[in-house]
Amino acid sequence: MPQNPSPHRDLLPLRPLSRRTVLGTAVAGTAVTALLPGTATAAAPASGSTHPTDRAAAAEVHAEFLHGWRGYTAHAWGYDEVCPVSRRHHDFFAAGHTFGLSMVEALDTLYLMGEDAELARSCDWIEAHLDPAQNCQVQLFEAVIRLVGGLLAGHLATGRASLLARARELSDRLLPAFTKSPTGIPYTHVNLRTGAVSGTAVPLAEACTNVMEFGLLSDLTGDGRYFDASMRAYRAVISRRSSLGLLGSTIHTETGRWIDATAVAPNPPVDSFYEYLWGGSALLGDRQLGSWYRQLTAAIIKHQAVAVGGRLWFRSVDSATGEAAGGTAQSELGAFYAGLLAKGGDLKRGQSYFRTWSDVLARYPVLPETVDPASLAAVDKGSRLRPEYANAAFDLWRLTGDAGYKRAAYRDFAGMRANQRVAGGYTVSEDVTVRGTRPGDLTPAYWFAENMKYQWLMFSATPRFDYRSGILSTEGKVLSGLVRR
Ligand code: DMJ
Repeated sequence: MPQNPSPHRDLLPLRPLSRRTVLGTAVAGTAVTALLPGTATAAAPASGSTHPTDRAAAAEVHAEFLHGWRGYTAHAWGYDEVCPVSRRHHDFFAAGHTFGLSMVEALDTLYLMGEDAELARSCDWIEAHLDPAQNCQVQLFEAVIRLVGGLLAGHLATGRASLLARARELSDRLLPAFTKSPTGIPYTHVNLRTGAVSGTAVPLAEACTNVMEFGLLSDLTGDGRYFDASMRAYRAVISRRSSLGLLGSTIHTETGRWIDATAVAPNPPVDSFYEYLWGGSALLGDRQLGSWYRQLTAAIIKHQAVAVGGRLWFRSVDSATGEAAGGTAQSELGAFYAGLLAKGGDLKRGQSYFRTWSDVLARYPVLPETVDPASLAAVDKGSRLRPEYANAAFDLWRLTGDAGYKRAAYRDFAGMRANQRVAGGYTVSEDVTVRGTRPGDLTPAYWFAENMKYQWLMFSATPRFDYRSGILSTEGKVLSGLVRR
C-alpha cells in the first residue's frame, strides 16, 4: 500500500536539488550554468503575435475541442480513434477490438469543460460496452496510462462506481505482466483474457509508468497489489543503475540485464519513467519515489545536460562511462521535461529547457517530432499532434504565474488550429516544413486527454479544478484535484 493512502495529503513540493549539484556542471565546452537566468522570466518570444483575453482564448479552445469531439462522435463513436480525413475509425490496441479509447481519454476533459451530457453518454457507453476481458494482446504501458488512468479520472469526475470497477478489472487483467516476471520488471504485453504475457525487451517508460494509476487504484480500493507491483518494478530497475547513478533505456524482463545501456533522458523510450517518480511522490506522498527522483535527476544533470548552440539540451551517454553515445536527435516528447524539472525544484533549468523548445517552435508552424539540437533542423518532419510543449507551459505557468507561458501555449494552440484542423476534426501531419504541414489522417486519443485540457485549464479558470494542488498523470488525467460540482 502507499505509505500515505490519501492522495490529498502530503502534497508538498519536492525539496529542490541542492544548488551545488545544480550549478556545478559544465559540459561540452559551454557552461550550462550560463543558460540559467538569474530571474524567473519569460517563456516564448512569439513576437508580433496577438493574444486574446483569457476568456476569449478559453472560448476558442472549447470550440476547437468540440470540433474534434464532433469528428470523433460523428465518424468513430464507440471505436478507439477517429481518422478525420477519411472519416473512418482506427483500433488502437488490436485490430478488430475496441475500447472506446477516445471517450475514455476524454472523460475528465469533458467534465472540466462542463460538457456534462457528453460525459454522461460516454460513461453510459463504457458501462454498456467496454469489455476489459477481450481476447487480445494489449501494451501494458498504453493500457495503464490511457485506459486505467482515464477510467480513474472519469470515476473521480463523476463518482460513478462502475468506472472504478472497470479500472480495477482491467488492472487485474494487466497484473500478470508483473506477477509472471521473475525480476518484477513487467512484460510489455499481456492478453487480457488469457493472461499470456510477451515482450521481454522493456523500455524504461513502459516498465514503470504505472505507479500513479496503480497507487491511486490501491488507495481507492484498499488493495495494495497494484501499488506493490509498481514499486517492485521501480526497485528492480533502479537497483541496476550504474556507478554514475545513470540508467540505460531498455532492460530485459527475465534477466534484468540492460539491452540498451544508453542513458537517453528525457527522450523516449525513458521519458515518463522519471515523470512518475516525481508524480508518484506528489500524488501518493511516497518518500522513496521522491528520493529516487532527486538522485537520478542529479545524475542526469551532471552527465547529460549540455549546452548546444546556446541552448540547454540533454545528450545521450553510455550509462556506465558517461561518454557520449547513441544519436544526437532530440524528441519533442522530451519537452515535458521542462515542467518536470521545475516541479522537481529546479525551476531555472526547467525554464531554460522550455526556452529551448520555444526556439524550436519559433521555426515551425507546429513542433516536428525530432530535431537536431545544433541546427534545430527537423530530423523527423512529422507531427503527431503532441501535447508535451503545452504540458510544460501549463506546469511552468502554475509554478510561476508568468503570463508568458500562457502566450507560449496559445501560440502552440494557434499553430495547431491553423495547420492541423480539418473538416472532420484534428489530424497529425506528415511534414511540418511544408506549407499546410501535409495532413495525415488520425486524431490520436491523447489529443482529447492532453492538448486541449492543458490549454483549457490555463485559460478557463474553471472552478472544477483545484489549481493549487491538482496532479495530472503523464496522459493528462487529473488524478487529484477534480472539484465535483
Ligand atoms: C502520451 O501518450 C503520453 O504523454 C506519454 O507519456 C507520451 N506521450 C504521449 C503523447 O505524445
